[in-house]
Amino acid sequence: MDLWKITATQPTRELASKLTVSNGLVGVKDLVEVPQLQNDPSMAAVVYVNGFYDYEPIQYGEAQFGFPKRNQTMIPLPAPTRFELWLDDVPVDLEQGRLVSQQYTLSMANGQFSHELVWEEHATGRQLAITITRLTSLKTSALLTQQIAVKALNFETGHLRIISGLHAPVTSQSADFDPRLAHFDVDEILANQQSQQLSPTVRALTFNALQSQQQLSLLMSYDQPGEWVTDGDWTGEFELSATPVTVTKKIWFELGAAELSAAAETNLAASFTAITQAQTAALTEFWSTSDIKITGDDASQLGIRFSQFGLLQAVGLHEDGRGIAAKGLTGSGYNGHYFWDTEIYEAPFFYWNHPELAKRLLMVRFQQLPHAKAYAQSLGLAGALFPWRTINGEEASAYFPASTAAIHIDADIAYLVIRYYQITRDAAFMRDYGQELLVETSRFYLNYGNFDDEKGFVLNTVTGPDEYTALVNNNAYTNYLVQFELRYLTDHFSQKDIGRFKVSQREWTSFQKAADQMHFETRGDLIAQDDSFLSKKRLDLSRIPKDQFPLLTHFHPLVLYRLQVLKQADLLLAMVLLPEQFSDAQVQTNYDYYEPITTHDSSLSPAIYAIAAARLGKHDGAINFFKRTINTDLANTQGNTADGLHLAAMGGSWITFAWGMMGLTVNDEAASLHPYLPTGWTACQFRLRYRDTVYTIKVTATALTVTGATEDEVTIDQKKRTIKILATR
Ligand code: IFM
Repeated sequence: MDLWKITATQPTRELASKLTVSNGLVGVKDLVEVPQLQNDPSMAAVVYVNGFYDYEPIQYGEAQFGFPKRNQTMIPLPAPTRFELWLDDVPVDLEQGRLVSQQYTLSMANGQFSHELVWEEHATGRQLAITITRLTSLKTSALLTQQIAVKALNFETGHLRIISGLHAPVTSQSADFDPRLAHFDVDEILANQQSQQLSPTVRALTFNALQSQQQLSLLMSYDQPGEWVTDGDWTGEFELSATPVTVTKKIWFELGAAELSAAAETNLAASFTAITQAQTAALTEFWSTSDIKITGDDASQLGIRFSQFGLLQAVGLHEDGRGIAAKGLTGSGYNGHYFWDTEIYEAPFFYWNHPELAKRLLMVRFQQLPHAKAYAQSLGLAGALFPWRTINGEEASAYFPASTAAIHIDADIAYLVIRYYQITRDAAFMRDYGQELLVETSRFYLNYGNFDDEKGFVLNTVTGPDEYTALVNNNAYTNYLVQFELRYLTDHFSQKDIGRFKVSQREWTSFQKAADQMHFETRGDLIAQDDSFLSKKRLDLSRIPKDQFPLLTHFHPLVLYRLQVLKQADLLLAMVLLPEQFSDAQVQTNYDYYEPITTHDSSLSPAIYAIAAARLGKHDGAINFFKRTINTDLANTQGNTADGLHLAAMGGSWITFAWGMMGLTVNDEAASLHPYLPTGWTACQFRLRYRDTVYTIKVTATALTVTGATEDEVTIDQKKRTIKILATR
């Protein structure tokens, strides 16, 4: 098994998600480049552009004051990756011939998708070998490249016509169709060659998203002489010989007017070799600081690599900062919305390996701060409330109990600010952006909550991470994360430091007081998920028939909200995020209480229980939850990989490895590790970037080693199997 590749021979909708190439801006999902050679009309070929969305009004049965007015929906566009072939005027299709073989490959080493097919003509037995290779450039976000190579296998000469263009628009025939997505101007895909100063080899197509009034242009060029036809199709005529006919198509994506910028011009003129070499170089560099090597367990090795690659593909290695949608750019599930998944599940891989990418994600939130302030204001509150799901910074959910009420989103963003700062000590970021994010979100909490005479500081009527419980008082996860944020802010910055955000001494002291008096409902070591949770009826999951999971598809929310049952880790997540605040005994008690009533109906759940299990020495449980997480899409365990990959589970795989098996934690003074090898693993090696130094950590059954450090920074206790890297920079 090549542990750098995902390969398959049968096109399926799940496979299309798994083999999507994307780079944070553009995602291409297409296993059917030559539509004439496939017979499943549900196989859509789409391209997603992060930030290109429809903006239709939300139709409420019973609208109330302050409800979001418009939805945002990432638009699946017809992919510009279609080919049609003719051999001596015979269409290369399934009527005139048959597919002898085909193989799909996604290489995580060079970032290229390839599709190799052999077609045989019924009448003559002539065989053509067709190879399609494509990549979305990781360094140059706007660039998509696709090459087709066609070779005569068992005959000498022939005439080949290659037609290339857009796939048919995503229609109700195709699986990715959503009737709400019909709002872009398919009929008006304009060939606006004349109106632009484009070079003769370049053509532009423009999509207009009517409701968001966005315009997306595709500038396209080919490296072979050919003829353009008006709707964007291109035709090339070739004579087959011993060497394959190759045609490379390059597409440049431009949000806004189609103008041939210098960058577009240079990139559209680049050769396929130069583009693929640049991609391989970018990945070689990426893996040199991120690769995890697991010896003894190939499935874990492939799974963790696929997860890391998926995370990389969701952001790219360029400077074009956009958010990470729940499915990245691999499917239209969750409408292309950004969630808290980014800060809590996906960002850790980046802040420990590529902090500049974690910063880029934070900058996306910072740029949306004005919307978050307006949103808080719409609730009559000061500060900023970030939306639960969004593309453009506005709330896009119509169901407030499971969205607006999930106010922990602010503390999740603050958590990322703090961890990013602890790991990088990027003082300029903290001064210019981080402090404002911390202040405005803390201010919101101070206003949302209140001081209760008996309980202290309370945050009532909120929804925590567990979506089978909503609108409760004092969700413990929320309160722990808010307390962490308020403490960090007031411990590290004086009123003077943050006074420029109009923080008075009184407000600063209230931040401190709210943190100190934060309310938690406890019974000994058992911490209640919220004030009323323990008084609810406990659901015995073993009595629910298997076909009734996920429960949300069989039970009204009001049934679930009244029961002790979890969709996903909630309190345990706070324990995983803030490990120093909880004793092993507390983790044990709460793991034993909550795990049996957690359905893991959300793919965000198993990773968290894996990390808690690893801390408790429940190594079998940890590896089982880890495998479940890495297999979320590789084995389609949630049954909906066709709608796109589960990016949070991909992030969950990395944190399970790093925080769980490797016992990685961090605070202001140091990064610490307490690694163990799960059954079957004989060794592992990985890298971390901490305070601008890359450390290589090697774990075997008998020894721990750290390289890339000076001796006074690192302390290793081989007996206790601990590593401490002091923050000296
Ligand atoms: O953000 C998550 C949520 O926690 C569970 N449902 C899916 C969302 C998107 O991944």
